[in-house]
Amino acid sequence: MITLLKQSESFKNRIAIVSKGKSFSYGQLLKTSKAVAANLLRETTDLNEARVTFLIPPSFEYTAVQWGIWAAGGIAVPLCILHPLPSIQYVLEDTQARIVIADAAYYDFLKPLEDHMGISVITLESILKETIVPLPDIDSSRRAMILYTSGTTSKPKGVVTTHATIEAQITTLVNAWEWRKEDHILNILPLHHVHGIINVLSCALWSGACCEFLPKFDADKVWATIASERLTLFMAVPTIYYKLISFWEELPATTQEVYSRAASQLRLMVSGSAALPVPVLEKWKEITGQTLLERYGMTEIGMGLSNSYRGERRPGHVGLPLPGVEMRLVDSANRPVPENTPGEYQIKGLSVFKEYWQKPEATKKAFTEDGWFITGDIGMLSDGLYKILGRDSVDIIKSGGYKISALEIEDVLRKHDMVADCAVVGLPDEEWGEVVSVCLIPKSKELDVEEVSSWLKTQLPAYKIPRKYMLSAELPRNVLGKVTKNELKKRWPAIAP
Ligand code: MLC
Ligand code: AMP
Repeated sequence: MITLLKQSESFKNRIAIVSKGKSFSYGQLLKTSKAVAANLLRETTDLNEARVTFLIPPSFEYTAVQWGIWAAGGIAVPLCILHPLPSIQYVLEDTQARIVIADAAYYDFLKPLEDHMGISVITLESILKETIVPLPDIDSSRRAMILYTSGTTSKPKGVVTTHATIEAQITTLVNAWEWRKEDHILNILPLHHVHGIINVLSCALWSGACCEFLPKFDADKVWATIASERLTLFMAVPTIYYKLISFWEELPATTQEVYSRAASQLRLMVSGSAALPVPVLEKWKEITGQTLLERYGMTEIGMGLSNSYRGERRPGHVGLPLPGVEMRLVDSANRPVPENTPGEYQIKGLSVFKEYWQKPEATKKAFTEDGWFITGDIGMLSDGLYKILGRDSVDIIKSGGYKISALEIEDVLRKHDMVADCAVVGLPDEEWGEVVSVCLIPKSKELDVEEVSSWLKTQLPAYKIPRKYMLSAELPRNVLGKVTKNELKKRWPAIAP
């Protein structure tokens, strides 16, 4: 049995999960995940790394299915509940999954794919049915999960981690942030990315702690949960702290006082997935007394750098390498750079991913010859702590903590009848970090931005839809004909639809 599941045997009577108002013990979680595994193993004794996709909102059932796939020897591929059908279909095709386990709410949505792709849509109800079979032994070097991440290519790539990788990603955080079984964390993050899956859910379950779910972020409900004083930990992206501050500012003074006092009781509040603006850190400290711990991570590496749990948390910095993480900052010839000099982060360690799913060329390109993973993030060592300065590619946008490829959106937009060409950029934004923005070159004078935007929503999830539009007769280009996106950003007049 894999370690995460095996060690939960010793917490059997503790509460593992609070979901939809109900509490579930580790004993129930183990029993239900073994039933999922048994149902998956009806025709075989080991899934042998078959990809099993699942479309289930954050919940007890999500967790039992993820553990069940692992216990049966499969590769867990969580699907995003916000994705329209074409994005889901892409992941199903790319992983060559034969089945998708679906919450009842998504059954009709996925049904067309059964006929179209020959994939089996399995209901949660049937996969949770009680049954027992002997479970296979799973070596920790086997592939465990594929998470899709956008990069400098148009389509997202599947990041493959093994059980050993996941264990390394969990244990470095459990040690650095001193997780314990008495901890209680609220998860409001999507569960198809490492932040929610590893930092919140898996660290809690590794430690014998409790993970409580809200199905999606809701500032009112988050503050009410903080006010209940049952949480010891909270982790979120900067946009969420921004939204919590905005909500708090509108409250009556007496409620503000109650909420602020309750928030000051948590032992740790963490921010990551995007740069934490110093004014947000300062405002959060002013209203809660908490200095947010900022850390840096990536789907391919788990978490790499972190400010200190017990020592200094310096605003605008991401701290030092986590235990077990080797990190270097290099110039374009892979030579280490001195302090106060910008360089690119490269990472080594057990928490680094195995490969991009069935993309050997992309995997090879992602590592130096001596095995360092090339992050594409630029940073600097400044007075003993690291900071992030940006990315080496303008084609990667971070909005609300989601990584978005400008190229993917451009490729979809170019399929629209009214669009001759386009260029997508991320414009700085206080709330979202960056907002997706597009300059469209119309095919004819009649380009209707509203229509293009509505059509795009059928193709891409809401967080990838441009919020700012500009129409132009041409795009700025360099002598080689390449669009100069930094130049385009400067031209922006901001005409929203
Ligand atoms: C949504 N909206 C946006 C938007 N996303 N507007 C601009 N930019 C965006 N990116 C709009 C919607 O269209 C809607 O508009 C309104 O905001 C509310 O939408 P919503 O879907 O209800 O938003 P909300 O739930 O408030 O979402 C905000 C959020 C979400 C911050 C909770 O973006 C989120 O869950 N982000 C976390 C992503 C994450 O987990 N990243 C980690 C990746 S791993 P209208 O007009 O319809 O009201 C990683 C590694 C690491 O990065 O280091 O951790
Ligand atoms: P993802 O591919 O979604 O896992 O996103 C990873 C990217 O998020 C990193 O490569 C960074 O660009 C960014 N990121 C994560 N944490 C931070 C942080 N604390 N500050 C700035 N950028 C961050």
